[in-house]
Amino acid sequence: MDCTVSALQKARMAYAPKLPAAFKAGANVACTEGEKLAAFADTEKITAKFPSTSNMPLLTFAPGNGEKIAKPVNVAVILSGGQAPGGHNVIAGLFDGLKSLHPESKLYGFKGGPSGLTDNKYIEITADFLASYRNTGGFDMIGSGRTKLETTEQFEKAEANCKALGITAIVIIGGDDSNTNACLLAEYYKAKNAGIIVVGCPKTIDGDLKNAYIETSFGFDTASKVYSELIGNIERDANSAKKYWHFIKLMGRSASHIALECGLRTHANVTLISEEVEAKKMATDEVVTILADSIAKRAANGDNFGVALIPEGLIEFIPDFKSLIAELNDLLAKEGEAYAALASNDEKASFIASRLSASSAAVFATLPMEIKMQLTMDRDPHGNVQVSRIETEKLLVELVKNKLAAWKKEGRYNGKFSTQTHFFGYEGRCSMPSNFDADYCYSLGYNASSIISTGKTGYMSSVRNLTEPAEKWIAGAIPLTAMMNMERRHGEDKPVIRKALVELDGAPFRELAKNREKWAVETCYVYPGPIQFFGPAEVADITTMTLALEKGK
Ligand code: FBP
Repeated sequence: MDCTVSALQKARMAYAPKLPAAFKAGANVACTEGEKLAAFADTEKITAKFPSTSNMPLLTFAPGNGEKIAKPVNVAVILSGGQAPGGHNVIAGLFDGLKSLHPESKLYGFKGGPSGLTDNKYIEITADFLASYRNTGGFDMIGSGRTKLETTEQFEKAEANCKALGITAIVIIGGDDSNTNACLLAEYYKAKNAGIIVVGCPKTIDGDLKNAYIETSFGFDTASKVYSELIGNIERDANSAKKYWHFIKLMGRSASHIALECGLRTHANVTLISEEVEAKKMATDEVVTILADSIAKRAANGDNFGVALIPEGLIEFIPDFKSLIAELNDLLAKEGEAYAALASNDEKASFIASRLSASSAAVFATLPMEIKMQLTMDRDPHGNVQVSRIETEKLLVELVKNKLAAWKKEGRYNGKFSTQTHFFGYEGRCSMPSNFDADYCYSLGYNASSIISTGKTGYMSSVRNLTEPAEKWIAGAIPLTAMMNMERRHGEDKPVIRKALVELDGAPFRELAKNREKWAVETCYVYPGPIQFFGPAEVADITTMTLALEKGK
């Protein structure tokens, strides 16, 4: 028996991912140019920053004639940002696509994310090396990182490293921030005629890299299924023991797509949606009241247990906190070093408090020291607050406890409130990809090799029509600049790919809104169970409820 590979992993290695019909004759496709796409917002500023890669046409692919391309291509690939199930299959699809273009084409994996490209840390990806990674989770094949590629020095180093290996195309597999990097790099190389194409692939479990041409980012399907299984298991435990309220924070950084998908799948008693909190300008107390209300109503029925889902980024969407965090971002960008040099938490807290506006200082003052420190931890290299390290679920438990105590005094509540807190994030990011993600990722990678064969740069691999069988998926490419707008990062306005947040008039949110009053009081949990890889399509190949509802299915 092989001790390094599980029986399931072995079986999955034999899985042949499904591809769209456009690739019937290999990756050398027929390409049609569609309408030219400008940036969806801040068009003038984006065009000024990206003169060579703005206003480019949408590309759609159809089967080619099966001929090879004249010369082999050497391509670099990097994995960037947080792990997402299926990343290895993007590389497998890219590898197979490149070999179908020309059998002597080579693929180099730069290690540890964008820094691998500048520090020249790479391996050649061969068929043998790749074999054991097919249809597996994780990014361990070449590693990942969050280094931001933005300086001319970095671009020049990457160019020199690529040129030394005869590389004429770089594929960046990443989320919104990493594809912003891809766009900057594409612009730089095109403007100086460097002869290096840059192509992006939409990755992130958060599900917030999407638009009309990118229907979902890969990894969202698998991660939300893993979390839904765990939530279902907890619901069943809660319903068996009938003694705990479980407050579960779910990854997703800013967007609440994961919380929404899991709420729809499991019928948790409360599913908070950050985007709604922001749109309704809810104060912290209103958010706490939503939770306390469900707890009190269920307690009145004798049910002193339940499950509440809390999106990871919630705190940034509560208006009081949003202003506080925006001030902290600017403050730490300017005075981060002086702050870091302070020794004790008390000194740090007073340093911050003395520099905040009166209203933000007042919110800051109400917080436990732990949360104060979590809010001022280092931002990631893209200037984002590290919400995965802020224990919002624990903060909410404390605030709800206080509210229930007050209600008890008023005779409005007479239950028991015992809690367990959880944070589901890392559990789902490296899971073995679902059939959907295995197929989608392989197709995205294969499609990237087709983009390379067209010689176009500054594009994102786009595979759509995803609620249909893979054969009917539409392959093509969307200009990266079409997804950009200007946002404030590290105290400056910068061009970035816009995060697609939950739309309150979208079908998935409306489905939750229609059911949530009932779910808040009754126990009508659904237990989704583990991802299935084999079996009938309605069990093994189902996609997310989010995608199905968005497509009117
Ligand atoms: P990406 O946007 O890079 O895909 O990362 C997503 C994510 O998983 C978020 O959901 C989470 O907030 C963050 O990464 C955690 O980052 P880290 O791995 O650095 O702790």
